[in-house]
Amino acid sequence: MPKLQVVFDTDPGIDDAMALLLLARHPEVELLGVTTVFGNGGIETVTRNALHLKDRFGFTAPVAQGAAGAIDDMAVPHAAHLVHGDNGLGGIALPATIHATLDPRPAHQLIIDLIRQRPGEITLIAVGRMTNLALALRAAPDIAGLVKEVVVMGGAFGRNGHTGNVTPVAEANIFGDPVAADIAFGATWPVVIVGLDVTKEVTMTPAYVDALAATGTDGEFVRDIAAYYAAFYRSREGIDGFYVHDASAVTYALHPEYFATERGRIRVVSEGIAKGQTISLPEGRNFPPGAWDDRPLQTICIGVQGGRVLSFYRSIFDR
Ligand SMILES: [Ca+2]
Repeated sequence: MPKLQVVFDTDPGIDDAMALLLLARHPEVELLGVTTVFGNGGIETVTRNALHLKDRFGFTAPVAQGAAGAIDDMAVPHAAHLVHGDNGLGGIALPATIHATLDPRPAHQLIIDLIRQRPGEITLIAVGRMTNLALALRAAPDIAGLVKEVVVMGGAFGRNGHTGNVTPVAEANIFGDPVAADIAFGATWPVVIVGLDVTKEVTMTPAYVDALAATGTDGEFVRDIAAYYAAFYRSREGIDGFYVHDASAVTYALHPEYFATERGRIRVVSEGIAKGQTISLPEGRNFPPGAWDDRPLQTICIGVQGGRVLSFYRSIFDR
């Protein structure tokens, strides 16, 4: 089996770090690039975290810094300190010195360069705001025809009863830059959306995390960063544990058979009280002419075998 060739666009972020660990450790993944985007923290914070994770996990892929705010929008972005802590990694102590250095290119240029270098080969996994993807598409529309697949963590379509997490209808990654998401879902590259519809069906419990920690330093790291995250979910959602958002998107890229999907044409609401809502016109349904016409069919995850996702994540700790 050829390795899955991955570019990872991320805003680390506790669950981002957990997903990046999966990419760094899985033997069937070739991690080619890591690009950062504002979101779980400001761009300086999440980029510092990505470089720290490069040191910690020991991967060789370049890290490039991306967008500091939403596309075409100069508003100061809101960062998710409440969920991910002031330093974006649950407040754990970080070393004063970081050895990894930044790639000089902006994130969207690194994405373009890597896709053009390996036409038809790259899976772009995006688990933050879609800003870098939209900037890349604007600068180089040809990449839409050159990428193998784009797997996105974001959005919510109401399947399994799951709607928004930052408003009643909006998921955070989409709410943070709905215009960019609409551009990314409207491009003619094949997109798979791993949204709250499935990520809220996968929960890591304290017992699961304790078992990871017992395997060694990687597991201890996950336990340490996840403590803050679990406390947030306990107070906000009343659950014992936390949902597996970004690592579920990485899991889809390697094991799509764990997921049930449907096809649809996607639009994103860009303003008003429903800002950030993702709306699919399912394949085969017909309506009078409207905003979904001429949009490409994309794939939405609507079901997941959560136990298999958890076993798969666990497997990287047993090697
Ligand atoms: Ca993320």
